[in-house]
This record gives sequence, structure tokens and C-alpha cells, in this order.
Amino acid sequence: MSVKLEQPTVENAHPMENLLRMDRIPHIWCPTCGLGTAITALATGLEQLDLDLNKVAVVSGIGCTGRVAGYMKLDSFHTTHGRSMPFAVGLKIARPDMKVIVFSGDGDLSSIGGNHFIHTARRNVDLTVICVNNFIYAMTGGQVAPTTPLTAKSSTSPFGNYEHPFSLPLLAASSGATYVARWTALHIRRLTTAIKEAIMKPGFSFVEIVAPCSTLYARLNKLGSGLDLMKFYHENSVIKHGADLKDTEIDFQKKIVVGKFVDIEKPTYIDCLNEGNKRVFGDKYKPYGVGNGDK
Ligand SMILES: Cc1ncc(C[n+]2csc(CCOP(=O)(O)OP(=O)(O)O)c2C)c(N)n1
Ligand code: SF4
Ligand SMILES: [Mg+2]
Repeated sequence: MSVKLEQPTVENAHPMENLLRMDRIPHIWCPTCGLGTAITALATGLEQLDLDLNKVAVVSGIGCTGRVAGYMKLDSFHTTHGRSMPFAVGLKIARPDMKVIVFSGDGDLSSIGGNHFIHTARRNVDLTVICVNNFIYAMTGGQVAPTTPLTAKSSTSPFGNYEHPFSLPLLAASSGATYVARWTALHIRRLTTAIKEAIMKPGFSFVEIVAPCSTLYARLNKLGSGLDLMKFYHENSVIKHGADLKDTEIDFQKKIVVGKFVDIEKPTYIDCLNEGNKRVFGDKYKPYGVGNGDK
């Protein structure tokens, strides 16, 4: 049976139509998936920042989360699995005047893309990285990820995971990020603020969004619907700004430490490039990316 979509009019226009590719709706995400909230936080943040949207790009890898880039009405790049970071670095170096936002999943960024992630943070490349952590490789059937909590079930750990997971904020901060925050899909206003701060922060900024994968992670672990997970986040999130990052590990169905953990100043990759070249070439060197709107 074909579903006839209602044609948009001024009355029924989606409030974020200027930021979403409405021709790609309906989207592929499951009911009560946390990705709806996550993309809303990004769209709201961009709207509130009132940036020149011709100078904002979104880059994703592959996965359910990786679809975000394709749904945003911006210059958007749906790249190969684990390679959002090198695409974003290339884009930022070619166009230092642009805000480049990486929006990808926990598997994409910390498993196959883990090495790119740590080295991009180490170099303090001026990017905003937003990672939806649903504790699993969702798109491919719910396999165990480097973020799956100990004892949690996945399709490849049917008796419970026995590998220690990463704390993504700890990984980002220890690799060199200048801004690190974690919120859940429940904390929509605080999340939106964090995304805005991260976009405006010079250097490598990282926001983790703990979000429900209702179809796989929740089902395999008998946690109910996405709404039940939102209730869980409500009852179990502990806001601790500036928390010791060693305390940000996530145990299966235990308290989740959220907040802004890192907000520091440090020369960016392009600052260091300019400083190095100026040292060598003196006044003959014309600084790169300066005076053309670079943040
Ligand atoms: C080189 C390569 N290896 C494996 C895959 C299969 N693959 C696609 S998405 C994905 C996992 C995505 O997990 P995550 O980044 O957490 O995104 P989610 O679907 O959970 O949002 C995998 C393993 C692929 N597309 N390319
Ligand atoms: S499989 Fe999970 S992460 Fe993917 S759209 Fe469905 S609920 Fe969301
Ligand atoms: Mg995932």
C-alpha cells in the first residue's frame, strides 16, 4: 500500500524545515529512537546561533546516526564507515572559514574510526564532534561496540559483554579535546546549549549524547521502549560539571554522570601551523586561514 504524504503548506510546515531535507522524509529511524531528539538539538542549536548556514557543514560516517548528515539541509557529507574525521579535517583545512560538525555513532567514531578520532583530538583540529552513543552497532544488527557496558547483551554478546568499554569523554579529553560534555537524549535544553558552546569553541570539541536504540539495545536487554529509557535517564542521570573523567564510565543500568567536563583554551591545529611556519619563514609567511572568518 502506498502512503500518500500530505503536501506541506504554510500551516503544516515543520518548524525546522529550513534545516531539514523534507524531500527525504519519511526517515529510516525506528519509533522512539533517540536520534530524533539528537538531530533536533543540532537543528535548534544552529537556529539559535544564527550562523551563516552557507558556512556550516555536517559530516557523518555510516550507521543509523550516520544518516543525520543526509537529513540536514546543509553542505553535508555521508562518508565511509569510520572516516568522518579525515573528511572533516580535509574540509576544515581547505575551508577554515567554515564550521565543520561531525555527527556520528559510537561505533563509527570509537571503533573503526578510533585512531582518526584520537589523532584529530591530539592535533586540536577546529571541529565539533557530536557522537550518539546507543551502546551498540545499531544499523548492522546490534553487535557489541567499544561502548557496550559490561554484562549488557548484544547480538554478538548474547550472554552479556565481558569487554571493558571506553568512556568517550575520557577518551576525548585525554586525547586533547578543548571542550567535552555528555548529556542524554532526555536533556534536550542542556544538550542544545552544549552543542552551541561546542560549535563556538575554537579547537576540537566533543559532545556525547547517550540515546536509546529502542529496536536493538533496548530489546536485547529487555529495557522496554525508548520512552522507558528516557524515564531511566531521568531517574539515573547525575549532573556533575567538571567531574573527574575517571568517574564517567557507564555501567549497565547504573547511574550516568552527565555535564560539561572540559572547557579549556589551547592553540588549534591551524594556529600551530601558522606559528611554526612564521618561526621558519618570518614575515615572508602569510598566515593561513586568518582574517577570513575563521573562529
Ligand atoms: C568498512 C566497513 N565495515 C563495516 C561496515 C558495516 N557497518 C555499517 S554501520 C556499522 C556500525 C555502526 O555503529 P554506530 O557507529 O554505533 O552507529 P549506529 O548505527 O549505532 O547509530 C557497521 C559495522 C561498513 N559499512 N563499512
Ligand atoms: S535500529 Fe536503533 S539506532 Fe537504528 S533507528 Fe532503530 S532504534 Fe534508532
Ligand atoms: Mg551505535
